[in-house]
Amino acid sequence: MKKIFIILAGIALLASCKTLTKTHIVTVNIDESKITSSVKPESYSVTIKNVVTQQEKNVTSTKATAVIEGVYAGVYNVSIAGSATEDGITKNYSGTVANVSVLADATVTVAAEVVEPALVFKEIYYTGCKYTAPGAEKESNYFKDQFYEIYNNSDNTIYVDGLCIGTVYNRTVNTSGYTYSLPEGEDVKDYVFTQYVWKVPGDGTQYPLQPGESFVMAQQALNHTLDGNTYGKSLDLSKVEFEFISEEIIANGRCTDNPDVPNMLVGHKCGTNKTLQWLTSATGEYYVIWFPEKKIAPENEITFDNGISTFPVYPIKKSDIIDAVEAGKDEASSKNKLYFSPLDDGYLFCPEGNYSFQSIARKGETKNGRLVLVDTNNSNNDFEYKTDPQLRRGGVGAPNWK
Ligand SMILES: [Ca+2]
Ligand SMILES: [Ca+2]
Repeated sequence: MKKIFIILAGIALLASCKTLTKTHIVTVNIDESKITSSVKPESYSVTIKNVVTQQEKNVTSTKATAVIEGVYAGVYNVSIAGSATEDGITKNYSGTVANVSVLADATVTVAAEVVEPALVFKEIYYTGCKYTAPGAEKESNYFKDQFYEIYNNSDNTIYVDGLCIGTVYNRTVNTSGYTYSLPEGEDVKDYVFTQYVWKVPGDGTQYPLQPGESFVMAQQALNHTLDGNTYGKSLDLSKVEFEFISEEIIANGRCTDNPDVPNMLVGHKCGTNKTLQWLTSATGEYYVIWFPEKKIAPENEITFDNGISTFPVYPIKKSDIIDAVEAGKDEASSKNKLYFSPLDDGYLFCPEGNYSFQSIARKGETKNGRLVLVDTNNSNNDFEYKTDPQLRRGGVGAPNWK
């Protein structure tokens, strides 16, 4: 009798071993209903990770379906990641379903969600400086050295191709009593307005910004530390990533096109005044970066009427804005603050004012080996002014685009 029991127990053990070593097929269906653009990812990277052993398998989906073979019984997290490019802008998508129990062949549905691109203004140098040109008796104001640094504050690669930058047109602020020729059904409260849209060039896959890297756009990518009639004595910007140079700016001859630094593209320009350079106010402005949901096109320009005059303006949908920073002249001017939540609840200024060679820089701290910048959408909280404007403060990485 004892013998029979041992044999039966042995058979049971073998059977259970067989159950443990048997593998299953997990089919992953990706729900793309939250992707609003017409272009969807060609494929996704699909990962299944055992929550106990941390072992994982990774496959590439065919369109929105992936089949993962050889999965042992257990509890898994299933995640997906993909990207798609439309009109020169790449969007990332991801999704996760946690604690999926696999006891037999199984099917899991994971929803693809848009990954918001966590790009932030890292440092803005708008004040310009004082400069005495060789042979000149008096100091003059210098402002060709303005720059805007943008940082990837996330754990994902972000393609910055097609990223737009502009300043909010301050005449458009007090919306009550003003008229905006927005399309029927659009609410003026959902928009801010600019007169100049600059755009990062690229086809959507040319300018990947890795986590912890920044890129810099300068008014003019020159070495402004050199003596000369047109150079100041401030910063070497000759190796930044982009400069605000257009055909029109080259034609009027005031600025020098550095052939080694790619030029930003003019996404749109309102009005017919000649652009001598992209000079933003040396007492600060309201800066925004955004990926336009609707392609930048001349026909989207509208007219703003303040009861006295009309102005052409270009609408920027607030929901497209990734980061916004309001800087102004001084404490007293903060009463005229332009916009509040969710863009920027704060108001910042450089105490020495225009031509003081001061900048505003975002605060941050190093976590897990990477600088993480503060972004509470309140510039008073998130930024501090600096008396030594500099590129890539804190030793952050530069992209390898050249
Ligand atoms: Ca250039
Ligand atoms: Ca922000």
